[in-house]
Amino acid sequence: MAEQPYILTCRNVATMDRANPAPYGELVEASMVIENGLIGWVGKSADMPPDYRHLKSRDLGNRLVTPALIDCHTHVVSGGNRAQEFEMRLQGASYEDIAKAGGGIVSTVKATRAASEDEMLDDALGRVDAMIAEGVSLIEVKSGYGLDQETELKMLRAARRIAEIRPVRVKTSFLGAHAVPPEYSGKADAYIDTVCIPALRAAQAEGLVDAVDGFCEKIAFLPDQIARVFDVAVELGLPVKLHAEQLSNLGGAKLAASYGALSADHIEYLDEAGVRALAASKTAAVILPGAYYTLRETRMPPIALLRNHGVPMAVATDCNPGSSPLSSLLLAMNMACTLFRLTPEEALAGTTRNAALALGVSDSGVIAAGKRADLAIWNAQHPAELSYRIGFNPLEKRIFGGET
Ligand code: DI6
Ligand code: FE
Repeated sequence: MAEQPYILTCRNVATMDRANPAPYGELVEASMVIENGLIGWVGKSADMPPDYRHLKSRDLGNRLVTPALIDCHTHVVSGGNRAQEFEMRLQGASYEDIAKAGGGIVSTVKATRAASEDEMLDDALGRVDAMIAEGVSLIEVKSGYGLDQETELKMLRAARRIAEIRPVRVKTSFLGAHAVPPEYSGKADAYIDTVCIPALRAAQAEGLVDAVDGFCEKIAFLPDQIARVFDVAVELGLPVKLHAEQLSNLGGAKLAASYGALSADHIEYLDEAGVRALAASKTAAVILPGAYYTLRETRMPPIALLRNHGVPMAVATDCNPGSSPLSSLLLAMNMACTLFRLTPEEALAGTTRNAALALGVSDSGVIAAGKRADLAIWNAQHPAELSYRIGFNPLEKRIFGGET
């Protein structure tokens, strides 16, 4: 942040700011003034106020600038991996069969409990670096593979440390209500009351929690159990979000909306009443095509309904060792377009402006005066190119808090 104020000029800036009426909020032949890590001014170069004209200027030529990307739903911190389950699934076992046989989330819980904080951090950094290399500047990281107080806190500490050693911001979500651990099998209520809620209080006391999440599903927790956790979140002043309607419809999105949730995530089985509830509470819908793809799900999230009701749609990797071993947010954007028929503009809004909404973050996600100077500079001319290519990374460089 110590850098002197400077100007970036560029052929195309996709600001993603709704104040600019062009598609993608695009400005052509544009300039940005970067000062104190923030965007001081952005607009057409010809309109730049004279006060700024003396500043040192860097020309990015024919490149494209967008807000740096935001991955608003990840489980990037976890122990071990589940490549063997991948093989089992290819031989015909379903995700639910594997979970019932003691695999699935519970096998990652074992590996996560066994790993040290340093080991977990190290393992996560490989995936985090892949995200940064694609222009990501803010990553949400969930707990939820500890399912005991010690390990839930260990995961969250590792998540916080990512932002200390890498040029990236991290938002944490406490996901103690992710699965019932084996030692509480058949006793989900007791787990919620004696482990999950006390762990949430302890994590919050240590400043480790930015939001509270849950997995609302028959194989995880029912709405009244999630509600008990959310009541504590409200008491602690923490926002909530929910894995809702991923495998069935238990009314999770409605429940989340009734708590003013930041987001409802997955939502393949969401119905119109659920969409209306999200619209009324201004809750974002987080679309996770990596999980849909990996699980070979056939039920698509109700994209047209979400669009028609004006629900902001975000797109994320869901990076996790089981249902979405995906660390490429660009590929998630491509999948959102090809599998779910989002437009490339919606996909980019989903990893910038709307991803910020899904995290309750107001200082980034668009290029506008006063926002953080977190930018991605691409070797591309049109923003649709970001969603269009598969397995190609056009990032030239990323600017993080004004620093190149
Ligand atoms: N939904 C998911 O897709 C992940 N968690 C969740 O609640 C799956 C996590 C895993 O299989 O390890
Ligand atoms: Fe998830």
